[in-house]
Amino acid sequence: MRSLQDKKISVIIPAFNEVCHIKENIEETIRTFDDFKCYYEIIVVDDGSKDGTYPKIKELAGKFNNGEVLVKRNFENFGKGRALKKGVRSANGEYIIFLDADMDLHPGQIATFFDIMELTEADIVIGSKMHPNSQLEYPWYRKLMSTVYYRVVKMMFGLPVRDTQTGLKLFKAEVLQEVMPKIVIKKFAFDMEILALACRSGYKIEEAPIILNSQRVFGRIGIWAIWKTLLDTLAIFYRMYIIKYYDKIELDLDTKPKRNGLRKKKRMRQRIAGMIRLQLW
Ligand SMILES: Nc1nc2c(ncn2[C@@H]2O[C@H](COP(=O)(O)OP(=O)(O)OP(=O)(O)O)[C@@H](O)[C@H]2O)c(=O)[nH]1
Ligand SMILES: [Mg+2]
Repeated sequence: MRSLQDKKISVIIPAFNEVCHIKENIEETIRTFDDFKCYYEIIVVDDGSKDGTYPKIKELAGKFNNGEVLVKRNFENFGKGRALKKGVRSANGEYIIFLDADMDLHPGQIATFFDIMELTEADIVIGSKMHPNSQLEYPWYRKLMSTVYYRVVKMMFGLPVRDTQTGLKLFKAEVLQEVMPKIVIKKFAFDMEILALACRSGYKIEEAPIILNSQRVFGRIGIWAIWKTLLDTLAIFYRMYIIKYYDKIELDLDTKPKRNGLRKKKRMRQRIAGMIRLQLW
């Protein structure tokens, strides 16, 4: 893996009713990043849990007196998207990682993500259940749902990825600094909105293989969540291509200065993406 010794990494863990997994997750994340020998912070955002997740996180954070573990809390449950947004606001690493709290995905896998980022010069690397080298232990109906959702997303946004929903993602911080203020969705399809906006701005996205071990016998994603995710995805399409909402707010936002190299590369990619779009139309 590339040397991360002079870099700072922020790991954001959104947690909703995860009392059974949060301890293992935080300990494994600390072990992973201690092995990388880099600077890091772990920002756990409790999303209005009712099962004692918050006191558990506080207890764990108290054990690490170097301040690696920061704790944020929503008093009500607002959804994973808003929890991640809150985490990003407090993050000050050069790389930001989104990691689900339920230990379906072991944090050690992130080493491969950094390798892919370096090799492909990507700005974002996302875990993908559709990657040919992924090893999955999850039910057939979830596989079917992922495939259908991928087709929908491909049709609507032409994203160069096959799975937007997996709970392990690596971003260069500047990508999120630019994209986050434009995000509208708080719950479902939040990842989709980030990726669609980042892709539209010319950032490069690559997929990484994952090892996924489902911890819950019955997943928490029910029919209602699937329906809402589809509606939210349609709403992104509506905002992006019909009312051009994102173009309008871009004009209003005072975006933070970016590093020169990345800015140039981004402008070039934007131009190429624009040319391709013109060809397609
Ligand atoms: N479902 C859900 N998860 C949340 C929420 N806020 C934060 N999270 C966290 O987001 C991550 C993903 O949620 P999961 O319920 O595991 O969703 P999933 O991985 O798609 O589905 P299953 O693991 O199969 O149930 C976990 O770390 C949750 O603790 C919320 O409001 N709802
Ligand atoms: Mg999960």
